[in-house]
Amino acid sequence: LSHLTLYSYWRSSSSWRVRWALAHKGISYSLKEVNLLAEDQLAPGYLKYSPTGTVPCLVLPNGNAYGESLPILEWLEETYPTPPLLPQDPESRLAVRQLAHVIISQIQPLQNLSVLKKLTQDGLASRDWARHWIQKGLGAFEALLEGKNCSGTYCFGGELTWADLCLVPQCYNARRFDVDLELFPRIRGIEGRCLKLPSCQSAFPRDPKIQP
Ligand SMILES: N[C@@H](CCC(=O)N[C@@H](CS)C(=O)NCC(=O)O)C(=O)O
Repeated sequence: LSHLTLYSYWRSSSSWRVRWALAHKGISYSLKEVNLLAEDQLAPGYLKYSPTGTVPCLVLPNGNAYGESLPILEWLEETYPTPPLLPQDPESRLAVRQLAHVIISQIQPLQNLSVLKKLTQDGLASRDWARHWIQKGLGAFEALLEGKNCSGTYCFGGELTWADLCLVPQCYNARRFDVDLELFPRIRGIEGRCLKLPSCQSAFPRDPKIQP
């Protein structure tokens, strides 16, 4: 395969999942920054790639563009299977997908920028709303880690998986909304170990306006 292009926003948790998967698998790609605060995601040129007006969006070497981080992670897994980000057996994969979906489906959509903007427009306390849903969702995530006793170095045993790729960016958002992560010792431990990984560090949010 030749070149991939990723449309991403530096502080977008969904984009971070994909940047991290690309880094873990050692795949080179071009990064295009979509500034969500400047509403670049709503520009007609970008909506042609991503009609939902969201990042991430991956453009394949054949020019076709696809959004939604989890299907993108699936495609990367199918196209570049090593090193893997999913365990081998079906039940273990089910457990990892469940963890990933708690974040992808039950937390992130409720604290997404456009949702919070609409709440604010309607006169509601959007930060309280976001904090509530993040804390509730991470509480369930912590209980899942504990109940199935599946957590180890990472969310599912000793290997990095999609569950970690979803969890760590969500922890970053949790802090932005003042969620107390001390409530979740398993999550905190996994986050700390993930943040030491070079692949995680290379995908970590960095404001492109600030030179390193
Ligand atoms: N389910 C989508 C969510 C994508 C999404 O909500 N992206 C956010 C950034 S993390 C976004 O582009 N928000 C733009 C907006 O709300 O206007 C995925 O997993 O890719």
